[in-house]
Amino acid sequence: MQSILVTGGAGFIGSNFVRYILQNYPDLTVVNLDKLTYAGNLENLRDVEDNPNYHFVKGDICNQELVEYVVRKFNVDVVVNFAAESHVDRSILGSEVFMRTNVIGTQVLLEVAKKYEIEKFIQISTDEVYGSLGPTGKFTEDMPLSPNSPYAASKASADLLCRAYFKTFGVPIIITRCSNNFGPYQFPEKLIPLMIINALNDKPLPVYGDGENVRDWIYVLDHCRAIDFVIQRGKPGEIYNIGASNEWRNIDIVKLILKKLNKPESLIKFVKDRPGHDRRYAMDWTKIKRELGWEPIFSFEEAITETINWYIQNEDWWKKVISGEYQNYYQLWYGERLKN
Ligand code: NAD
Ligand code: TDX
Repeated sequence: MQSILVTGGAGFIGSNFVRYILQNYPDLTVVNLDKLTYAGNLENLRDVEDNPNYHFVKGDICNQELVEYVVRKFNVDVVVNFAAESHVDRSILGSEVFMRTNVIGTQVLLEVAKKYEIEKFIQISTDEVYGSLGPTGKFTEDMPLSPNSPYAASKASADLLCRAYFKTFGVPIIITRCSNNFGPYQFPEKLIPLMIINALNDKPLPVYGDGENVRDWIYVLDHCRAIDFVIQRGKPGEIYNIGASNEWRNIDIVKLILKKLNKPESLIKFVKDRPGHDRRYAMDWTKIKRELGWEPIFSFEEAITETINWYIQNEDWWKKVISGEYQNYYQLWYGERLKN
């Protein structure tokens, strides 16, 4: 591997991954292709922008001409596709852009990977493609896809396209499906940063439904390390689940955040549920451990404390992020929910 194309590298996981790769592979060229949607933020990569191995290209993964140009110009041999519309609630408000970026965008990248005989194409997928679990059991790679939100359906479609390009054309795709990430630079529409920031501002913390939905949380750098293992050792055509066996009920995560910030539980407000809200996610990640030797190394307790501290120390970052467009979204989604 000499030159890696990271799409969506200005977002939460992508920016953590770009930084991780630059730190760990000093000889590698890293190209970040990002459209800079509301979720893309070059501030996330300020500390690496002068690194001579790092190149940023502003653009859309749906633009095949541009993607081909980038692949040729930088002699790209590995593609990691993070670029996506990533928020379930926004996909409920409007799903078209999810289909465009998550489905058509992936198809364009696959076409280019086929044409330029890319050595490895990593599709960053998600646990949500499996749907929802009951109180027991875990998602395994061979389970049927059963997406419940437009977002999850768009990600599942992309997974199927990847599979088809492997079977039909031999494009060396690998799909990773990770559980819920948390860590620095996460956009505050997602549960953990939203709750931290609202608590810091003494604003209500909107918990959907009864708060008993369960998510399986992993620190973003464990996810980045897992992707690294998949690039180095993963087998084309395979799917690898990534997780940390760290299940939490939403209400307990919210209470933990309040406790760590020394804020009262009276800030919690139970609000109207998310339609189609998946009850529980839990990952079986024995395959990646057994076949590639990866396992998570960060302690949840330390990582969540560091993440909370990061938001306390980076008020400038999130104050900018929550001004402008975010306010419109917040009003549209939470306005009615938070009334009375
Ligand atoms: P994010 O929303 O923070 O970042 C997405 C990035 O993609 C942004 O920088 C955005 O500008 C860019 N982008 C969007 N449309 C684009 C387009 N058409 N062309 C080029 N760039 C575009 O998302 P995230 O949370 O970092 O998630 C990254 C990937 O990981 C997504 O594919 C998501 O489905 C997957 N994933 C996320 C989680 C999680 O918990 N956040 C868990 C599992 C998988
Ligand atoms: O205000 C809120 N109140 C609330 O109760 C928000 C934003 C969320 N929730 C609940 C919904 C979920 O049960 O918290 C849980 C986590 O919600 P999100 O942070 O929106 O994540 P989720 O819907 O689980 O999806 C995430 O994990 C899989 C990412 O956003 C996806 O990109 C990823 O694919």
